[in-house]
Amino acid sequence: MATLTILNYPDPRLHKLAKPVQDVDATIKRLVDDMAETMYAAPGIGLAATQVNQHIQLIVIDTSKEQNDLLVLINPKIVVKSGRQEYEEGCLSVPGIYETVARAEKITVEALDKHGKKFKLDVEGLLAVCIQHEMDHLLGKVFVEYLSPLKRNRIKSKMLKLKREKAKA
Ligand code: K2U
Ligand code: ZN
Repeated sequence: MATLTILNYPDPRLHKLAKPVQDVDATIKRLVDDMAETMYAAPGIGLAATQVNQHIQLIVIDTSKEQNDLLVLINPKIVVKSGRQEYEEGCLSVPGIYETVARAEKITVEALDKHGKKFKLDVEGLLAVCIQHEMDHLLGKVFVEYLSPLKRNRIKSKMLKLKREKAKA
């Protein structure tokens, strides 16, 4: 397994549209393993393939306390959504930034698992937030796009300054 490089906002590759996975083959299974390792090492509770510059519809999530209950969603689709909740979100592609975002409170999501088998989940709370956050990544959307232009531009400047400082180090 390997830890992968996570793209940082405002990298334009974060805005590419992810394509459906055609076949859950050995390559996809290796990417699932590498994404899970990358997510746990970050640490984070979710990671979309877009964030590691792989533009396919693949998400890994683990919201368990012990970080030992990996959820893999391939070609996910939200088929039902209801209610509204606000949550202070972060993103591994926007390090150090936490802002409140409103999303659906409850969702029903259909996807393929890491064996290519179709499943359906009814979720709410943090898991619902995380799935919606990661599915936005597959659409090329980063959570800062829900903020005001002023806030978003300040975050963009901060990320570009961070990138310049890393390049000097
Ligand atoms: O970058 C990512 O997409 C991983 C996200 C997943 C996430 C976003 C918003 C709300 C919950 C999960 C996070 O960076 S993982 C770090 C984290 C953990 C708990 C709460 C907020 C952020
Ligand atoms: Zn994110």
